Amino acid sequence: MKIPGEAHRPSPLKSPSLDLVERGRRGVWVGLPEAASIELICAEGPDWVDIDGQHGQAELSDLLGMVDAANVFGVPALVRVPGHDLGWAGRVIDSGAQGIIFPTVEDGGTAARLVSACRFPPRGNRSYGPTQRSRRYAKTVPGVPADAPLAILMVETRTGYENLDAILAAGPDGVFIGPYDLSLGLGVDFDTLLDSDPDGILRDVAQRCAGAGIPAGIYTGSINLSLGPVDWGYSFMPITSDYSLLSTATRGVLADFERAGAHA
Ligand code: 3PY
Ligand code: MG
Repeated sequence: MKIPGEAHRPSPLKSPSLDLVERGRRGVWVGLPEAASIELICAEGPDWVDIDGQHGQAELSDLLGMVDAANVFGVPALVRVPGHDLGWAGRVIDSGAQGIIFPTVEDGGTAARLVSACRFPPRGNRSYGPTQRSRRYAKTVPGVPADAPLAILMVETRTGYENLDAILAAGPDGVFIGPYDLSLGLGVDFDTLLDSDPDGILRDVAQRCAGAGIPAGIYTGSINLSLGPVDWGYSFMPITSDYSLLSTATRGVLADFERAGAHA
C-alpha cells in the first residue's frame, strides 16, 4: 500500500520557490504543449514560466512533464487555468505547479473561493491526495502538508477593477492584470494602455496592491511594454512568449537570408 507522504526513493527534484517581488520581472509565457521547449527556455534562466492552459494548447496530462522540465533547471512553473473550475485547479496544483493563475476574477466571493482552493485546511479547502503522488508534499505527516502553490488572480475587466478591494481582501498571493482583455473593456488600444496608462488605472491597481501588501503583475510580452509597468510598481511580468520567440526569430532569419542575397 502506498504510504501517504513517503516514497522508498524520494525525488531529487526540489520544488523551486517563486518570489514575485524580487525575482518576477523576467517571466516567459508558454503556449506550446511541449516539455522540450520549456526545457530549452528554462536552460536560459528565466525567473519563471507560465504554462497557458487558457489560450495555449497544454492539456492536463502535459503538465507533469512540463512542470518538471522547468523545475529541473530550478525555474518555478505557474499554470494559467482556463476558468474557475475547482476540480481542474486541484489537479493542476497536484501536478506540482508552483502556482496557479485564474483568469477574469470579478468579485470578492469568487476570489475567496479560488484562493481557498489552493490552501489546505484550516486555511482553505484544497483536497489532500497524497496516495497518488507524494514527492511534492514538503511534509510527510498526513494532514499537515505545506500550503505551497501561489494563488494568483487576474483582473482584466472593468468590473474586476471596480471590485479590486474585495478581490485583494481574499488574500491572493498576487494580482495579475490581463491588458488584452482590459483594453477591450476600457475601449483603449493595448499598446497605448501599456505605454501610457491614459486613465491611470494600471497605476491605481499597482498602488492599491502595494497598499495591501500583494504583488502586482501584468502581461506585457515585450521588453518595451514592460518599462512603464515596472516604473508604476509592477513586480512580475512575462517579457516574451514561446510563440513570439519562434515567430520573431523565424521572421528575422528569413529576412537576414534575403538581405544576404542568397534568396532564390
Ligand atoms: C490578457 O491580456 O487579457 C491576458 O489574459 C494575457 O494573457
Ligand atoms: Mg485575458
